[in-house]
Amino acid sequence: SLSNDELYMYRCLQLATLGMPTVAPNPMVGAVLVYNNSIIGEGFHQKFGEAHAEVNCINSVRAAHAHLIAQSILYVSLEPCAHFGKTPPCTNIIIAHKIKKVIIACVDIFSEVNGAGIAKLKAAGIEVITDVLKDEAIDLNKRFFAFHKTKMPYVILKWAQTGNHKVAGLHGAQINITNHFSNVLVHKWRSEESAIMVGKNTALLDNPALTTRLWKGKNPVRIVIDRALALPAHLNLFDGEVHTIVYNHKKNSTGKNLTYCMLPNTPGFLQQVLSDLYNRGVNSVILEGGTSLLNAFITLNLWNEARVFTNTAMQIEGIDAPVFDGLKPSAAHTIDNDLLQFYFNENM
Ligand code: AOF
Ligand code: ZN
Repeated sequence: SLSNDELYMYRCLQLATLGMPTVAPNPMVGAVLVYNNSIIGEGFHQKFGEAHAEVNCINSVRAAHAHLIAQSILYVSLEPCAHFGKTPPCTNIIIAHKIKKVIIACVDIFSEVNGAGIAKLKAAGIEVITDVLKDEAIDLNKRFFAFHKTKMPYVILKWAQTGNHKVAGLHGAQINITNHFSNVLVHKWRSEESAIMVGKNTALLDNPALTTRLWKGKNPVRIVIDRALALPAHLNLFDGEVHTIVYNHKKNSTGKNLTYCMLPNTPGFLQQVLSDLYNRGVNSVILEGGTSLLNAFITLNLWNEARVFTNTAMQIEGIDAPVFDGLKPSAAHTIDNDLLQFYFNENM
């Protein structure tokens, strides 16, 4: 069974997820204030650049309860910040309200914080408890942690394969492999990431829009790797509906919703693409094909997670799916007749 601390921390994590569509590349953070085993305030980080969870939590306390704040425990899913960023440090607000005990899930690895928040609270005489639901909190913000640790976005590989491990027909002909429920889930996933990427062949052969039309949610930035600028302008990717970045070796330009970014033709090209995305504040990318680009990311060990659909009943001739050398899926689900497997890269 859960301890009280875990129960309140789960509430923080629950609140944190409400910020999912709008806080990136900031972390999702939730906070609750508990007086004598009753929640008197709740808050979460709602939007990039705006108030942090702790501030929204303290501000949510009713005027009639304001005098209880100093006797309450503050639970927060991430170490309170100690820096002047877009808002003043949360530690200052916690100290100013004379809160005496703060319970934290995990340390904020952002270089401006990274333990300084905890140190500041302790220096002010506040009792600080850490690591309550630490693993859950780190998992919730896996994109944020990978972004700061690797200085690259969190990379999710996604593909759909037939029972005999093909992703497309002969000569790359597009084939519908997954069922409608899987397709809806993929659109939900797209809405959860900052960017979505495909290679040149997929852009040409499938002419994907890469939008979230089957799900109510935001569209991720579209990214296409088109080294020699060979793609024709009539493709859906260039319809101007969603911001699109074209990584290439030929030109730089910035238009409305269409950016061309030139990077040198060197073996480190894909690393440079990810570094450039980091510099643009893109903290996650879902890579949806094709096989050669997926395999390149696998070979270079530039991925964090993979989500693989298999229509086990389907057998076709065609293009081989990417492969993981000996890696086992860590979870498997069925979505009607589709098998969905998750892989995690432990070496990132
Ligand atoms: C907190 N509580 O709710 C969040 C924190 O640009 P700023 O000023 O908004 O600062 C962003 C950084 O602050 C972000 O990188 C992360 O380290 C921390 N986010 N901290 O105490 C919050 N969202
Ligand atoms: Zn803060």
